[in-house]
Amino acid sequence: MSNPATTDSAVVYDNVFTTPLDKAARFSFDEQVVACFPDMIRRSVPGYGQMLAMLPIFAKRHCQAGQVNSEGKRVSRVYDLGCSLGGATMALLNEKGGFGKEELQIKAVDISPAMTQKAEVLLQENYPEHDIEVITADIRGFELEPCDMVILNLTLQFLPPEDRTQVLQNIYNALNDGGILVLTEKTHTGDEQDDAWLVERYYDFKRANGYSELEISGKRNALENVLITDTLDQHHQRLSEVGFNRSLTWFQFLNFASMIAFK
Ligand code: GEK
Repeated sequence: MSNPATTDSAVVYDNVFTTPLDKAARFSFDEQVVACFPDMIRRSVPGYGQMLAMLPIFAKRHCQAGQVNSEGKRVSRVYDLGCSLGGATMALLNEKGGFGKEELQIKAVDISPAMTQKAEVLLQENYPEHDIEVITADIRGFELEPCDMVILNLTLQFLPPEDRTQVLQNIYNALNDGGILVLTEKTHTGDEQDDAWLVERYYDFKRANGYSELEISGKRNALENVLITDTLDQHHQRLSEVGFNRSLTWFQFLNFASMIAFK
């Protein structure tokens, strides 16, 4: 089954930046973005589909049914933090993972009510019998229950840098021994020449996916000071600081990378 959060059957084309915007307009996850989000993320994030496709495979290896649900059954609790429309949650439930209906308890959290309202509808339509809770909350200061897996897919990058360590600390503390964090981010290398090349090829990628110069520059301006990237070294260093004794980069596509950290 295709992922309804990432492949809209009636595709709503992303035309958020087709008209010149006020230079000061900041990017926000509002109704306009929600409406075209599956198209936007697919055409804007290199490797998005491949990264999601590995989530059930990782979950199958590392989720150890560390919790007991309200019916007394052992389940693996998974958090999808910054879930948007639930793309990662739905990827976990696809056939690659081979999880039974009652094996996972998923808590999908996002700060944008427009996102969580639509995620709730999509998840209810597609997975009515699964144990999935959609929560509208800021992941900073959000209390996590003990869990086996946490997914932070393209979300940490939207938090102010000074808040990132505390969020990761809370995740580390909540994970059961043997649990994993999958952290996917837009990154930079810190080398001026390499970064210039990566960013230019990223814009080529967007052009190849149908975005115009106006759309590319409009989004770049709107994301300034909203999406702040770190280097892979900074990420691994932070993961180590909060207690993860092992983390590695398992996927990289231009300036996007996904890491896995093991507790
Ligand atoms: C996917 N993971 O499809 N607390 C909670 N949510 C937040 C916060 C916060 N403080 N700040 C931003 N968000 C998804 C894609 S999108 C990535 C994630 C992108 C949310 C925000 O509302 C948005 O839904 C999400 O983080 C980032 O696998 O659009 O590039």
